[in-house]
Amino acid sequence: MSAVIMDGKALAEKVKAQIREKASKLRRQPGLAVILVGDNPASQVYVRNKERDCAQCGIMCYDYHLPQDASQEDVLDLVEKMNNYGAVDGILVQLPLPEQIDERVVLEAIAPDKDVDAFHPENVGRIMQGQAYYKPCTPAGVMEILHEYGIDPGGKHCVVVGRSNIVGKPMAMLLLHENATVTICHSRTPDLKAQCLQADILVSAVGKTGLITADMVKPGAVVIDVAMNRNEAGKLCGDVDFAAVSQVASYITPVPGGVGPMTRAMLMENTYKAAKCRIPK
Ligand code: L34
Repeated sequence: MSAVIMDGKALAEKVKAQIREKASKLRRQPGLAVILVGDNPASQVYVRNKERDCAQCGIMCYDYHLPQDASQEDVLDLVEKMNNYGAVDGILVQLPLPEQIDERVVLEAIAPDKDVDAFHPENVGRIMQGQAYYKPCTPAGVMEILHEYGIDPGGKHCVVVGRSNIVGKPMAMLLLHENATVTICHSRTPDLKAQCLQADILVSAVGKTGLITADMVKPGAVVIDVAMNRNEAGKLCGDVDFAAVSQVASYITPVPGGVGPMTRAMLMENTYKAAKCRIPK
């Protein structure tokens, strides 16, 4: 049997159309500041996509590009300016940052009410407590995909592979809040295969092509691939051996066209929410 392929791209289009509709009812356009530091080619592609999403949603995009050798002061100054800029509702500092810049310091400088990535400790704390105003974009996108396909994590065993602050940890929290039993695996987990075989819902967010093979997936499991890797041929791929695993799983997300577009749609949703809070009725 072959798994249902969960179409994150189509769902993202639907979500963005809804945001456009909601945003058009506000008294001014929502504004998103996107700060890119340096010339990482992948980041440039991602930022361009975000600009396109903004245009589609009726969100004003304020683009800032700082050079590769920008200092931490330069970045902090710009963040501070955006914190105080009335037309900007949300601020996104594209990661990764060049090595001379301390990511933590920069993320903590973003005003929590403009932190549409939900990376600030204040927002992370709210996520832990199940009180998030902004949900982190990638995990929130995964939850939307599950809901769209009628998959309820409640009572299921979810295995999250990867423990990053951006995906793995918050992903586990959102699943937990929907009553899943959650296991988080990482590079020091002794028997990854045995853990993965327990999963009713398997989420991989590691960044290692071919990590999840068909023998690691329980027949009928739901498989979500969050990774964004390039294989030897330079082709975009995830952690999951898609061809083989889709013969075992019941549902699976592709890369590209799965979680990525939904991550971006959730950024638009958070920007709308930020604007709604800040714009008088
Ligand atoms: N601050 N930095 C901040 N927030 C984020 O949430 C991100 N990330 C990661 C990189 N740095 C960040 C993203 O948005 C990765 N990421 C991301 C999101 C979406 C897509 C890729 C990366 C995406 O849309 N992927 C498309 C293919 C794009 C392509 O052709 O390269 C897809 O269909 O999966």
